[in-house]
Amino acid sequence: MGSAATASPPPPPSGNLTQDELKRVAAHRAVEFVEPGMTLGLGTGSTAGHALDRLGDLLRAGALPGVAGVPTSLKTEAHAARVGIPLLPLEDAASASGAGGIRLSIDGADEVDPDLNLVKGRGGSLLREKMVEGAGDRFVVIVDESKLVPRLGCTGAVPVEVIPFGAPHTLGLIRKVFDGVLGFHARLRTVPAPKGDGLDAPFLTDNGNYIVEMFFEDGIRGDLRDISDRLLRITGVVEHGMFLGMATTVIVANKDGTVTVIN
Ligand code: ABF
Repeated sequence: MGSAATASPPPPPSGNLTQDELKRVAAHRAVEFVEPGMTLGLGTGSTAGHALDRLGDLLRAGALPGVAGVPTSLKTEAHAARVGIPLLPLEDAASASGAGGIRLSIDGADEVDPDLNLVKGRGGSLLREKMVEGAGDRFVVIVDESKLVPRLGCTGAVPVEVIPFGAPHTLGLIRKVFDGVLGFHARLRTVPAPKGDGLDAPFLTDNGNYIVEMFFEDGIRGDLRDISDRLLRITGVVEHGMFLGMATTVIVANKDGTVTVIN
């Protein structure tokens, strides 16, 4: 088919693949699940960005008529608009009739554990990601193999989105949840002040909230659901970046360019 030819993916990279090439491999595999007419959850981050580019190519080639997406961040909204993916607000997608609703979400992750639980949100978009991906039928996670971990919290921060009002107080309540946990620490995420006056400013999410970063010496040990519940019971916590039992499929791009699909 002539038009489909213009949407051919770039030739598979050979030899030693960079991490970014691996992300692209995983993203392109996930886009193979997309069918005409589907409403999608559109993830955020560099891996999800490859999926957006591929979707844009296929849409422009006429290969995916009727596909639209719900973005999980302002950045993704801008990226999707740039590559020509029609956008819908979550409320419209979720209330669509007939075959509507979000059929499939595609997004990256910071960590994936052996039970397909995830850490997400180191890019700061965890709340909208959880809302959109939780509203869909199927959630396909795309990662390179460096994201596979034995326990959540092994490789970096587990983010928690908090209301700015009283944020240091909320931080204190979050610390209490992990009282006595060796090596645990938590801090407010900051960014250098734009004017370079030497003062850091709180990182602001798309929702105008702050992020608390939780660090664990060797990952989170214990009942993740219980920990999740205790965090969510803190007034001032909006959401956290542990995505438990949400992924339906994980596509892993291995170092040698092969792909493993875990359901
Ligand atoms: C988003 O992108 C986030 O939830 C996660 O923090 C991040 C993964 O980033 P990347 O794909 O750039 O490695 O999905």
